[in-house]
Amino acid sequence: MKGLRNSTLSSLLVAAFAAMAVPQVMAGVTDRDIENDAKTTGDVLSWGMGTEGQRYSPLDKINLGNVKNLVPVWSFSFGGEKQRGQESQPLVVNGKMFVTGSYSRLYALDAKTGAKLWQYEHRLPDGIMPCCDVVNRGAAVYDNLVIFSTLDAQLVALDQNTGKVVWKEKIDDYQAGYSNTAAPIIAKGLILTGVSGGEFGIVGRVEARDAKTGKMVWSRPTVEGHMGYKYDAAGNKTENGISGTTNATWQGDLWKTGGAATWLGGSYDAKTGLAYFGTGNPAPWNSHLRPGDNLYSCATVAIDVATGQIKWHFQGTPNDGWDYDGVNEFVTFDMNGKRMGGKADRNGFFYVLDANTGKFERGFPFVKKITWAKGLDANGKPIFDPANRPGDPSKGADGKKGEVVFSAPSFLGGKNQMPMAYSPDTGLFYVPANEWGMEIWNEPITYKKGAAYLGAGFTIKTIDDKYIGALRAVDPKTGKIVWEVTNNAPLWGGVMTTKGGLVFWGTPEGFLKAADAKTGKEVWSFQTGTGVVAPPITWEQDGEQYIGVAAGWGGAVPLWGGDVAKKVNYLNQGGSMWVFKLHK
Ligand SMILES: [Ca+2]
Ligand SMILES: [Ca+2]
Repeated sequence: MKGLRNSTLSSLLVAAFAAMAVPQVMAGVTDRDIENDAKTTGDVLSWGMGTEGQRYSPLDKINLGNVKNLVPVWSFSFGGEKQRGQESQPLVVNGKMFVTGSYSRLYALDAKTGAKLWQYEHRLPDGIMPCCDVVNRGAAVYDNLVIFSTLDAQLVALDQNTGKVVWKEKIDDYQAGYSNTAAPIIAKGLILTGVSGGEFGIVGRVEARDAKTGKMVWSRPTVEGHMGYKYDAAGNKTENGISGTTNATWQGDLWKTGGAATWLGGSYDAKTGLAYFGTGNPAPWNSHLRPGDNLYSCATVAIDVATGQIKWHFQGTPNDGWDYDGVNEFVTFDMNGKRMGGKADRNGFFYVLDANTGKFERGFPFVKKITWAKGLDANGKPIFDPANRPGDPSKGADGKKGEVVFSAPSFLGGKNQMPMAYSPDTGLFYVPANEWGMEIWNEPITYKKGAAYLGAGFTIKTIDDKYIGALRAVDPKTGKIVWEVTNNAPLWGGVMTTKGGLVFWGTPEGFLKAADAKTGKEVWSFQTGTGVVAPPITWEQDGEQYIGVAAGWGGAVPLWGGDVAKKVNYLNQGGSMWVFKLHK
């Protein structure tokens, strides 16, 4: 295996050097390149640094011994008057970096120098409805294309060399509350996307398109009762079976506007042939209107990429009443000779499941305070604390407000959009967690197209004066938190780990930090000048290892964070890409 890896790597490096000498004949990105992405150090081809989402690099040129010599090489400003949150993970292919910015912008940069090659600014209509800031989390690359989704729910494919639009497809109607902020992923020539809009009563789904043409191949709703479809080469659609069984876990008609938005995109494991998409809250938030489990909300659904069928699902929060979107990434890894997946759920529990079958192996809290459930049963189902479910407004004194409860985690989650990392060297997951709670209550609500569809009110509260954020090293075999590094502000960027024995992550206070992967001891930090809410990457070019991260404070916390937002309102916005290497 090792020999095979090395020969694959060296042939790729030879190809890369050949391509650099004659840029116009660069080979396009293939499925094989994407399936090998986690092992090939000369490029970063997918969100997750490999579609499995481990965010682990086999590079060790930057390591515990020399990381103190890490210095900036270049910084690039996203420009414009518009800033807000920069949550993008960049990609690097053939010496070019592709990084998306807020307001549906995409930049092509020389990865070594930061020189701008081209930029694309998607023309956004008035009236877009992103719930949680005008962010974008990154692009996908395939063949000679770089493809990203937009705030008005479109998918745009650009020529990697020129930035010219090659194809553009509408995902759905932004006026009905649909938007798109996730990085698409590629599996077997298909580009897989979800949808955002769970706060507007949209219907969640996963769609697969031919990555070269944008033509639909299949769609799979993530709300029980809705029909999936398959499309032939001419674009004719045929039924591909209803998701679940109509009215089995949703009574009445609310499933028709049932939410379960797949807003964080997915992961894909070539070893299982399955794409794993997390799903958001059932709509509306007021759970008393929709008795039942409300499948497939607040769950992970594993979809067979070849057929567009749901192979299994695992629901973290049945009949959710707290907006515990289960969108968090499902990261596959090897454990005890089996292919498993780990997920740090917004509801505060970390789940370890069989990646082939979804069978529950283990679950445990990765935050210190969980009030909504007393624990998990033998199958991983929550043991609800009925006293901690926000009350039914129809039973309130005036019928307009249910009983207020204090719940933890807050709806912004034990973990939110910021992706974790897994190191096969230490066997640990590195989880960017937050400790906070909320006062939450329910109100009457009816669906209206394009209007917020919550039926709830809330205020986020701190629960510890000393910190909210905590980067935690979590052992999936024992459920133990091995170490933690706390942070005053809530963590909102992602994590990366390397064979160099390092873990990298950013903070809203503006630091990109590195710690010893085994102990959590901080060994390096750099101030980027604005908050970091994006995941770092690393790659190798001309014999040197580079680290990159987008910087720019924003995201859901300043918009929805209640008392916590007031605590962090001194942080300045920005919008730039930073790249580092060892000082020689
Ligand atoms: Ca790679
Ligand atoms: Ca939600």
